[in-house]
Amino acid sequence: MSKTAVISGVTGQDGSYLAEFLLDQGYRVVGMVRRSSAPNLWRIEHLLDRIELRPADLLDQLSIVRLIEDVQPDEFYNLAAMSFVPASWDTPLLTGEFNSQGVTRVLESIRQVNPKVRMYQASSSEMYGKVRAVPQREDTPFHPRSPYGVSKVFGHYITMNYRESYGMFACSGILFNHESPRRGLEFVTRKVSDGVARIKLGFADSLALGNLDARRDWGFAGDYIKAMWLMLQQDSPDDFVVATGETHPVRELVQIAFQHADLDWEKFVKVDPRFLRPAEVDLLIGDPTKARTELGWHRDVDFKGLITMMVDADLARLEHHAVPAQPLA
Ligand code: NAP
Ligand code: F7E
Repeated sequence: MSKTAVISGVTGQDGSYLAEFLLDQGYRVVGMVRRSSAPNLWRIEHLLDRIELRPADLLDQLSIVRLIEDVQPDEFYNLAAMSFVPASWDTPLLTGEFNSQGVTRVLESIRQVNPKVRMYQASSSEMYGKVRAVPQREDTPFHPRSPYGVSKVFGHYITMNYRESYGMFACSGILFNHESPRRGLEFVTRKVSDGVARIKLGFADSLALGNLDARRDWGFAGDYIKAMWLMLQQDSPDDFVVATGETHPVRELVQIAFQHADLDWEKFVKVDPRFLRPAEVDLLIGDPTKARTELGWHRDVDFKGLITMMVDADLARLEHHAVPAQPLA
């Protein structure tokens, strides 16, 4: 009997890679999608004949209950969220509705319909914020620095609470930044790979960025979604850090990306205060020892391999355009 998985956030970066992976494992994959006036299916277009899409919204408990009743999943991967950190200062209440109470709605819907459904919650290294220890582990205290980080702390603890209160198989993956050619254009890795391609192809003559000194632990999304699945295949539920164990400044990411296209980054990159944040997360570096030893998880793509993959993908995408649409700021 093949298993059935629901993925909320299937139209996002991680949802698209996870859907591919679960299909390869023989799963029936059901994607939860919210209604919008224009469909956002570009990341899963190649999967549309193999996955089912069902309407539901993190803001609407009844829609989630109905989805679980209709689909009867074995696993529920809760990837849906407002995931762009700067936008969380613009819409702090809505961010909490999606990323905090949205998680409660998913957990409560599972509890009401079938508490045996295994649930994965997409927690984040942004919860560590102003870090209390280096590197960050599962037991490192949280100190979030944005409404997004705060909202994810709630999602993390409510997942743990439903596990402890009701014995549910609910796990949190504390994932550090993971990227890919499918990353949204507003995140720094993709903004840089897209910017390099535009400059190389003559569509742009500069790239405006914010804080070049911030350090992140960046991995490849295609590697990280395997850890989500592994967590739900264990004998008991638990929380895991998923990271590379390396940290790099934004400046190094920029250097590698421009160098890969034979460009001198210092001639093109401008620092624009519009992209600085009210409170920054200066340094993230995760310790993935627990995921490695207990899940047998490892990453295949290293930092340079990730950045060059993204630059190559944007060059290939844009070279067929006469004049590409402007990227988002
Ligand atoms: P993403 O590309 O921004 O995708 C977010 C997804 O959530 C989209 O499919 C979006 O649907 C959906 N969504 C947003 N609000 C919704 C709502 N009210 N109801 C239903 N669906 C909704 O994010 P990602 O990079 O794949 O990240 C996946 C998850 O991991 C997120 O929870 C994120 O916060 C978390 N996370 C990400 C990282 C990372 O580095 N990527 C690290 C740690 C944690 P639309 O297409 O309709 O907008
Ligand atoms: O910023 C700096 C910026 O927006 C990374 C989300 O997936 O990972 C992501 O959150 C760093 C920050 O990702 C620009 O100040 C410099 O220090 O790519 P980002 P993020 O904020 O780390 C975590 C784990 C998540 O959970 C989130 O959902 O890069 N930076 N200049 C810039 N960042 C952006 N976006 N744009 C710039 O121009």
